[in-house]
Amino acid sequence: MIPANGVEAYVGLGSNLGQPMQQVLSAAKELAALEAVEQIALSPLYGSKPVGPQDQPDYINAVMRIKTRLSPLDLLGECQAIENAHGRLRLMRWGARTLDLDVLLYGDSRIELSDLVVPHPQLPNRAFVLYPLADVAPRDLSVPGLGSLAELLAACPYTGLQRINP
Ligand code: A4P
Ligand code: MG
Repeated sequence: MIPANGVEAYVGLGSNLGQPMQQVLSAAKELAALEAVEQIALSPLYGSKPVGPQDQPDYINAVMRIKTRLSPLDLLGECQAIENAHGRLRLMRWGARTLDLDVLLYGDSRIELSDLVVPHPQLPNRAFVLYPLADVAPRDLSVPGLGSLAELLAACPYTGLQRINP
């Protein structure tokens, strides 16, 4: 059961095509505007080199802390609907993906479904997720199954991140 006042969750936003800053900021607005989502905080934007294939532009990333009455799968569905809306625009204009929304954390839940794994499996490995997460999370946040956010930060250097706005 989802408590009447909702569950705290964190969504990672990323883009590297089609005016990435605008993509991330408009996706953040769209997420916050959902009826069952209340934005608690949006991190600053961060620029970084692509992790994975290098033959793609640099990324802009951010993390939003929300309170939501959506179930984890419904939150994923809403994220994918926003991705798709941006994707349609992107497919016509740029021919490539412009927006990635990942459900990073959902309360203290551990979820392993075929369509949804929470905490997001790549979370501990990615500075572009951990540092913006730390900007919006309580100091003592613990990541279910993985330890404290402080420990994860200590194991993941800040290298290569560029904080874009305060
Ligand atoms: N899925 C499972 N768990 C989750 C979850 N917690 N949140 C499933 C969201 N989706 C989840 O995702 C593929 C499938 O994952 C979904 O259908 C969902 O059911 P996708 O976003 O369609 O595909 P993808 O982008 O290829 O996968 P993914 O894992 O999101 O990609 P990555 O690994 O995030 O790679 N470098 C920098 N600097 N910054 C970036 O943001 N992003 C990527 C994208 C690569 N390098 C990057 C960045
Ligand atoms: Mg994704």
